[in-house]
Amino acid sequence: MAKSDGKVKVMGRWHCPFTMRARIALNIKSVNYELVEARPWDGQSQVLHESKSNPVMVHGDKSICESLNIVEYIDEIWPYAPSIVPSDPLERVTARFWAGYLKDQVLHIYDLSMQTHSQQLDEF
Ligand SMILES: N[C@@H](CCC(=O)N[C@@H](CS)C(=O)NCC(=O)O)C(=O)O
Repeated sequence: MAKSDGKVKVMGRWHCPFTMRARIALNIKSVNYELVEARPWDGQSQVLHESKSNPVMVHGDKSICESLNIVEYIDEIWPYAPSIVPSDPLERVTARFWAGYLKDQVLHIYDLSMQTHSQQLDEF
């Protein structure tokens, strides 16, 4: 069983909504962490490079990828309240549904707005 001790780093981009998921979960649990601004191609982390997406959370000598996995991991490794993932099966699948809905239906709008914003900055 993994233990809660060990330094925590979140490797990702500050504006990435998936990186924010991991950071929000760590903040809910009041876990100290370092945000390492990194992209998969930066070569800073082998797991980040192999997963081809950020965030990756490094906890001691372990690396965890995929934001929802990271949230579940955080909730289990620091099991004290407030809990993040509902223990009730129906509430849990409902939470997963909305997390998936947000990713599939809403986040592409965020991506578009970020692209437009960077294009405007490039043109400026
Ligand atoms: N399913 C992944 C999605 C993560 C994702 O799409 N991250 C974007 C940044 S917001 C990414 O890494 N894109 C590839 C890249 O930046 O090279 C998760 O939940 O962690």
